[in-house]
This record gives sequence, structure tokens and C-alpha cells, in this order.
Amino acid sequence: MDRRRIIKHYKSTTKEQAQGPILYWMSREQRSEDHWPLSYAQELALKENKPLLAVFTLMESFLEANHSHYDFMLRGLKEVAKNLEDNRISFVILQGDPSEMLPRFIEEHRISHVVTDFDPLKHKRNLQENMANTISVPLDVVDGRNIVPITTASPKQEYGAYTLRPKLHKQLDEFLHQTPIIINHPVVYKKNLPEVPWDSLLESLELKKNSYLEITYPSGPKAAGNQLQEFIDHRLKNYSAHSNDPTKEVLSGLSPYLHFGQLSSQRVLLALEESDFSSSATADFVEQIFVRKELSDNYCYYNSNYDNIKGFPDWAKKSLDAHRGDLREYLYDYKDFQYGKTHDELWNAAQWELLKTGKIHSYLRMYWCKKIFEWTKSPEEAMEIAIRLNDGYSLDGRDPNGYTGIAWSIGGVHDRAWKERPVFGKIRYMNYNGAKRKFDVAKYIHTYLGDEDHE
Ligand code: FAD
Ligand code: FO1
Repeated sequence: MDRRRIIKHYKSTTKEQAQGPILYWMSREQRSEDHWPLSYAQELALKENKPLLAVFTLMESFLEANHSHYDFMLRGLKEVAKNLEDNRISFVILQGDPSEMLPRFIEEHRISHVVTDFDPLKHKRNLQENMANTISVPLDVVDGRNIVPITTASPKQEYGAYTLRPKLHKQLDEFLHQTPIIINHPVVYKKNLPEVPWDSLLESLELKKNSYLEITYPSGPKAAGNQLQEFIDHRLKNYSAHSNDPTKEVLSGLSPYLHFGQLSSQRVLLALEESDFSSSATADFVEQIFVRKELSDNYCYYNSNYDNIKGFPDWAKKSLDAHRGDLREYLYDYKDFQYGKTHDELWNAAQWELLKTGKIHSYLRMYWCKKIFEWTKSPEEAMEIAIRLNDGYSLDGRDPNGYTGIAWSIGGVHDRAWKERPVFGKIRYMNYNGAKRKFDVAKYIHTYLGDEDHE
């Protein structure tokens, strides 16, 4: 593996070299193929003729994740566990506080080296940093998410897609290639490991339930592959023409699979290369799944204020301050937004799409967030409400794409200044008429609000 994928190497802190297995600490990349961190861990294990274990530390809560988010994740993990076990890579779930559970496991099994997957979110980086300071064996953080490793793509926060895009495309050929296939591991680990209580795991976590949600998406790498193939075969060709129309099914629907790492964007681009990479639809889609997606990791990695207004560019902060006192025609609080109780039916319909399906269509996601900004008393409160709703209800939430999408909507991150106006100042404005010009708003509203009003 290209060593530039190792984003952080924490050295061992003792002279004596533990002789036990190599451990892949899985978190963000929940699959067994197209997987650089896992492939690197197997490379290490093969070189030293050691067993290879995979551990997932299951946290009792993760940001605002709810019961159905964990259900989706655990259904996918069960498939991944089988794929790993079929390759004689033992899979273990440790439930509880990782900073307690993992060091104990490493001690007990005399683990000699840990590899984990890169994650730009600050609580995950702190967890990895603390782990490195607790354990005495080496810990490598490997980028299994970005096609071009994050620090190789750029050593700093980028202004926007227009500054990162050329850097990414210049290095795409160098980095876009098949990850070494995970082989049947030659060294089997003898010691008995705890069985995963798959049937009782989800209920053992006390998680909030959202009674409106009918998430039935099939989960796991197999379902992700099917979704990708179905998109390429039937929807990609219409992507450019209709990706702003929520009444047309042209988006890939890949975000839950990409968020949980059940599918890698590297796999998507390699699959696209087989189809017609040059068509405008493919180019538009690649812009989203390569440039926009890796720009989000860039923003969250290089700007620790990705989840608050301090992260916004200076021009935007000045503009927001200048318009704090502007009269808001409507003011709502979290409860009004939560169940779509605003004066705007289009906004309410978008919120009910979120409540019922765990997602909002890309175009409406921008509208949805910009209206939260327009109808709250401060940008700080708008950020808080948007993040709480997005992380608490969206299946693909709790993700760098989300924090960046919200910062783009409220704080002009990766956007430019627009003609000054009340409340929005120089932040890009969106409104109902703009939506009406793009798609059949009445049809969309009817889909999610229907006739019944909602309690
Ligand atoms: P497609 O258009 O098929 O895109 C394919 C993939 O490309 C997506 O899955 C995603 O990984 C990537 N992508 C597409 N658009 C963007 C974008 N604007 N920025 C970064 N990556 C992108 N995306 C999330 O994954 N999780 C979120 O929580 C999230 N919250 C958002 C909140 C707001 C306010 C905004 C404006 C955007 C948000 N996005 C989020 C980005 C985008 O809306 C979703 O990725 C997209 O709607 C997912 O549906 P899809 O996979 O069918 O999209
Ligand atoms: N990562 C973990 O290592 N352990 C968890 O228990 C866990 C739960 C979880 C629930 C919802 C969700 O959206 C993500 C979750 N993740 C968990 C984190 C995930 O693997 C990614 O690291 C983050 O979402 C950041 O990309």
C-alpha cells in the first residue's frame, strides 16, 4: 500500500515487542473489500506470519444516531463479519466505551500492532489520539475513505471545489486503482473470542425510535453493490438533466452505504470507468462523489469548527453580523421544525421526507437548511437545529458531508458572496419560486404531506 495513505503513525512506547495478532480496529469503513486499512493490516500480518483480527467498538450512542440508524449499521456489519470470518479473519464486537474496552482487549490478546480507519470528525480523532496514548503498541490511521489520501490531496483547508478539483483530478490516475484483494488468511487465531450476540445487540442499546420512519433499505456491501449497478444501468444517464428534481428518481441513493463505509467511492469510480466516463452525466456525478465528497473531508479535517459558525469564511461572518438585527418574517424553534409545522408546505414536505424515509433529496436539502437559517433568530441557533435534525433523522447523517453541506447553506463555506439582501446578507438565497421553476412542487408536497395533516 502507498504509505501516503497512512495519515498518522503512532509509534510503540515500549521496547518489548508483543508477539500477538495484528488488529484492524474498524469504525468508518464497514466493508471487507476495496479497503485500504484492512488490506494494510493484512499486509503487516502476512509479513510477520501473524493472525489478523477485526474489532468494532460499538458505542452506546453516537452523536444523535437513532434506533434505525444503528439497525441499518448492524445489519450491514453482520454481513461484513461473515465475509471476514470466511477469510479466517476473526471479527469481534466490543460493546461500551472504546477507551476502556479496546486497551483491555489488546492486552488480553497481546496484540502487536493496530490499524484503524481515518475519520476527520474531531470526537473520532480524539478517541484515536487517546487510544494511541493508552496502548503501548503502534497504531496506524489509514485513509480508507478518500480516493486521493486527504493530506496528499491538499495540505490545507481549500476555499472551494474550484481550488481542490484540479488537485484531485491531477492525482486521480495515480491513486484510482483496485485495492489488493483480501486473501484467505493463512494464520488462524486459536484463542476463543466472544461470539457476537447479533439477535440481542440492537435492543441492548437504549436508542431513540422514530415512529414515522419506514426504513426498509437493504443494508450491507451486497445491497450497496446492487444499488450502484442499478444506478449505473438505469439512472446515471439522466443525472445531469434531472438531479435537481426531487419528483424524478435519478440520484444514486448511495449515501447511506457510503456513509457507513459499506461501499467505497473508489469502487464507484472504477465501475464508472467501465461505463462511459466522459458523458456529461457521469462528469456531473463524479463531481459530486469525488470532488464534493472529498472536499467535505478536507473541510472537517482542516477546520475543527466545521460544526459551528466560527468555521465560516470572514466575509460570511461579517455579513451574518451585519444582518443579525434584520426582522425575521417568521420565527420557529426546534419543535416547529421537527414535525414540519412551518407556514411553508414545501419545507414541511421536505421535513416529512426526512421523517418518513431518513433522507431529503439533494436539491431540497439546500432549501431545507437555508430556510432554517431564514426562520430562526440567529445563525448559531440555525446551525444547531439543522445539525440536530440532520444527525438525528438522516440515515446518511453524522457525516462530514452533512456538516459541510450545512456550513455551505448557512455560512457560505465553499460558496461565494452574493448580492446583499435582508436576513441572508451575502449568503446565497433560495426561495419557493426558485424551486417551482425547477420541478413540480405540488407533486412533491403531495407525496410527503398527502392530504392528512400530521400531529
Ligand atoms: P448523489 O447525487 O447520487 O451523490 C452521490 C454521492 O456523492 C453522495 O452519496 C455523497 O457521498 C456525494 N455527494 C453528493 N452531493 C454532495 C455534496 N453536496 N457534498 C458532499 N458530498 C456529496 N450528504 C451526506 O452524505 N450526509 C449528510 O448528512 C448530508 N447532509 C447534507 C445537508 C445539507 C444541508 C446539504 C446541502 C447537503 C448534505 N449532504 C449530505 C450532501 C448531499 O445532499 C447528499 O450527499 C446527497 O443528497 C445524498 O444522496 P445521493 O447519494 O442519492 O446523492
Ligand atoms: N463508529 C464506531 O466505531 N462505533 C459505533 O458504535 C458507531 C455507531 C454509529 C452510529 C451511527 C452512525 O452514523 C455512525 C456510527 N459510527 C460508529 C461512526 C461511523 O463509523 C463513522 O466513523 C462516522 O459516522 C464518521 O464518518
